[in-house]
Amino acid sequence: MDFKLTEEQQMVKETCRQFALNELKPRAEHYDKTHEFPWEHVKKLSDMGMMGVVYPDEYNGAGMDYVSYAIAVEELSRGCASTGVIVSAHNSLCLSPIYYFGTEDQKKKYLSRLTTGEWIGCFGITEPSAGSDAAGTTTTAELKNGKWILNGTKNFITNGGVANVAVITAMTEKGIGHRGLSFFIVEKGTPGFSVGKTEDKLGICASSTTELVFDNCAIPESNLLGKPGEGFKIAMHTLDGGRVGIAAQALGIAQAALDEAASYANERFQFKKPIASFQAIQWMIADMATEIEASRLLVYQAANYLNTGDRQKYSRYSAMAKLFASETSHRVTHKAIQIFGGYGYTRDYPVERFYRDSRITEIYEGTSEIQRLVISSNVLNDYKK
Ligand code: COS
Repeated sequence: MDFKLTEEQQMVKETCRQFALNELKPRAEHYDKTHEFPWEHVKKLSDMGMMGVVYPDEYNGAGMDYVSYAIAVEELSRGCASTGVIVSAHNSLCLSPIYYFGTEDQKKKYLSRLTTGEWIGCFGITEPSAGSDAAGTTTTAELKNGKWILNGTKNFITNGGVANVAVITAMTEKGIGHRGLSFFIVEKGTPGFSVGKTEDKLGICASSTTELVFDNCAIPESNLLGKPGEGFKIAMHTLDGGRVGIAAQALGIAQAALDEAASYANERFQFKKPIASFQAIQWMIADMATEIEASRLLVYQAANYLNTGDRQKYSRYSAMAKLFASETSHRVTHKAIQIFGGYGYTRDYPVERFYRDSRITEIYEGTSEIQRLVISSNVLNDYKK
């Protein structure tokens, strides 16, 4: 077993680390407070190839592997978790289904513009009454005179307010459950497609989270992604891969919290000694560092399974990585505030932001409960006779 990063992975780590330190970290507080979308970051990341990390050169992508992608999201999230999820949702959730299920024409038209960051993408399966129950979609698509007519509302859509392209699910046949679900590509500016309510969130405040509203929105017949009825399969395939991105985001936030807490522990004096000299603090630091390292191994392993394309494996390991890294991030950011004491509870220090930012990683792209469902059904299958 070789734990060494390749030259390319090492290079991505260094580049994203420097970018996060020099550009993201100093501006993260500003974007958290103003809730502005960090366009300046997205533009620079586009130039760095980070808006199309794993997609091939023929579609203008950077052609890197999934471990490099996970490392990039981890390092970016260490500087700014909002920027981390903007990159992750764009790459994993919008570009992936177009790349894996799109026609050549769809890839040329959409993927080639999304990989460069010229266009931003979002992914919509969640609805007011369909979150974990991905097949409970009520948005409909009806084929009339060579156009799909979309009606319904999606909510909690990351990048929703800024996206040029949305990939969404809609029911094309009622009464047959998940088999009636299909996937579509919708362009911004299509009549009947609008952005609804913008969410005012606990954390990742600089990422745009909105409703998408479809009111008799007519899109070309050719904007069906995959075949009619394949929507659920495409959604599951996309989420199985995408969860590695969120796991990497959680890991980056946790690492940022440890960075701050360990430095502070060395500098903060109480009882005439740095608090790092007290065992209570040392034990917290030890647990934080150990859980972060275990998360990192799971995240990189899941990303490595994505490289192999072994579906069974990456479905299980990306769910494990997301579950463990997100819950680790929650525990680590909690402890970071504890180490900072009263100061940690104020907005003068970044650890309260890390705590707020980490919370969503246990919810989006499948709650921790859904990850446990995916993992257990996968594991139990191994023991079926
Ligand atoms: N990959 C491919 N196929 C899958 C799959 C996966 N990961 N998981 C399930 N399927 C298939 C099943 O094999 C089954 O196929 P058949 O009908 O041919 O037998 C079908 O899909 C339905 O499976 P199941 O009955 O298990 O579906 P459920 O509706 O019970 O849901 C879960 C399964 C809960 C795992 C799924 O709905 C899910 O992942 N939900 C979470 C969605 C989510 O992450 N939401 C967050 C919003 S996105 S930010």
